[in-house]
Amino acid sequence: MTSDAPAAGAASGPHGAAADDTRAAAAGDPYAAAAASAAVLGERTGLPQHDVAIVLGSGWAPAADALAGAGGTAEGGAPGRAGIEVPLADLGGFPPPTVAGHSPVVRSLTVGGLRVLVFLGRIHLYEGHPVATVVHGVRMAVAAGCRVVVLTNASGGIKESYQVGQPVLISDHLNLTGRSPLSGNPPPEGYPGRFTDLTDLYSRRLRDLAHDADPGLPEGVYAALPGPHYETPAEIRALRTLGADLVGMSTVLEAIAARHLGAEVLAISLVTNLAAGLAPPGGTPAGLDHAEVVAAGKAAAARVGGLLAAVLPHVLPGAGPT
Ligand code: 8IG
Repeated sequence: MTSDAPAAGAASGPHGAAADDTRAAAAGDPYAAAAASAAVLGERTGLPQHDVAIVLGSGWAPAADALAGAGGTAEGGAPGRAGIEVPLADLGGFPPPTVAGHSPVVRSLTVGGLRVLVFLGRIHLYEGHPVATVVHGVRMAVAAGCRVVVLTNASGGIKESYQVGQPVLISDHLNLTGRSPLSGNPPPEGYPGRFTDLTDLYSRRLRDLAHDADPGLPEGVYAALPGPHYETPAEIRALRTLGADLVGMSTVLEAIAARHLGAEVLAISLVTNLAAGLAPPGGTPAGLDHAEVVAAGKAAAARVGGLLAAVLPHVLPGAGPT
């Protein structure tokens, strides 16, 4: 844990004193750091509270446009509000942008009167960041008022019936990262204790809503590994025996952190490759290639974007059109 924490010298970086404060706080009190980031978010977006957070994983970026479109044509609520984008690096507690200049952002928009935070990209464990950094966005979102957290990802399909491009509702997970966002100091006074019940981690209510929007959506168990390498064929056979339908490198730590804070979690995975050693019907196993994964995600983005836009107006209990 200490070996992958940012060096103390990181606090003297070029990202300003506020960011330094929240980065330092994340090491000792990640909940205070999340509240501090949520306060900055409120200032930058002009909205002190948000209702729903959506984390868009690899391949899901085009879905953001479907959501923005839904905002423009919202029925029954306040008119959609065009998005305001804030670089995560400005909020404190997030890693500085990489040299390649690719800085993840969060977008604030309204859809049918719901104030929605859309994270365009996420922080992965395999980038070498502490678990507290990986879940900082979700904790910030809950601190900003979000009661529902929608997590999306791209994954390798293990279940035979899954084809590339298939969206799958995550019904449960195998956390094989060996990590927990709740290890370390106990949560401070006023927060739930660390021994979180995960029986209902992936909300039945929200999965039912997704089925209303797309009745054919399968449900599956997502196994999370640390990555960044893909699995061996033997590992995929073992994961299938363990009950995994999907395999990926994200989502589970964020889901645990969100559930710990009482948020309802919906998670949707887009199968962008068959897991290692698996062959498409009548075909031979293909090697895994990151570019193919990205291309498959793009091809399926319209369907999953439409799915998100259809589910969104209903996710708050008692809210939205019926
Ligand atoms: I996209 O096959 C995607 N992410 N671990 N294995 C793991 N992560 C993935 C895979 C995969 N495909």
